[in-house]
Amino acid sequence: MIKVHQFAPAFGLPNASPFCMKLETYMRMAGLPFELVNDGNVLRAPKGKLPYIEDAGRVVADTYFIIEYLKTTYGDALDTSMTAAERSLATAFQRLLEEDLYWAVVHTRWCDDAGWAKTRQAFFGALPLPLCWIVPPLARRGLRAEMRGHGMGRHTADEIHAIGCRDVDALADWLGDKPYMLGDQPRSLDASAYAFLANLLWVPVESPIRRHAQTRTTLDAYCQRMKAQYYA
Ligand SMILES: N[C@@H](CCC(=O)N[C@@H](CS)C(=O)NCC(=O)O)C(=O)O
Repeated sequence: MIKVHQFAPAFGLPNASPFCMKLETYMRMAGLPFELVNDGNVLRAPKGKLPYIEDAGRVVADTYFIIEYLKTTYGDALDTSMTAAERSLATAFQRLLEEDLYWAVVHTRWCDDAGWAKTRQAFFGALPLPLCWIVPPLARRGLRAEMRGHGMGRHTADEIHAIGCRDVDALADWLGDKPYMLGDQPRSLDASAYAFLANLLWVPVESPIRRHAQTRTTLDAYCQRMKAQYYA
């Protein structure tokens, strides 16, 4: 059985880490058996981030490399029939979701004070004293440093919201009324799109990005469709 190490679910989602939710969604889409280990232990993660998997004595980290490993080891029913153009688009949208929109949403959760109050409660609310005083500010400081290192954290809040809203428009305009990101067939890109969009739309952290995404109603319909199909 493939063991998936991830954070514990929060905010009523399969996972409040879009990367963890992406991997679980992919495994469900691919019909692979798995066991979730909600240890949230980044110290044991090979790259210091979650998720990672253990399978047949191998440890693989990072959702990109995990999914490549799973495709090579167990076959690739989702993406094999894609054209080169579809692969290019999938790569571009994946980068938009995971390397850009992700950091804009992280800003709303970890840097904005109202968002942080909700994030702190959801992620650290169960910690005993004195850990519940010590760990959250340290984690927040770490996230702010990562955001600066990435570059997103050097922008003003208004600039970050504008970047996030542009990403949302790109996704909504491209999706149009298609059932899945690349047409009639679900592809592994949909695991990313669903996980990152649900983590924006369905997590109760208010922001101009979330409000804008709510006006693009096909995105919510898309997430509802993915949820009904893979998490029924
Ligand atoms: N590129 C990685 C990103 C994973 C990632 O950023 N995970 C975050 C949670 S969403 C994490 O573990 N953060 C913990 C930390 O930075 O300390 C992937 O695709 O798996």
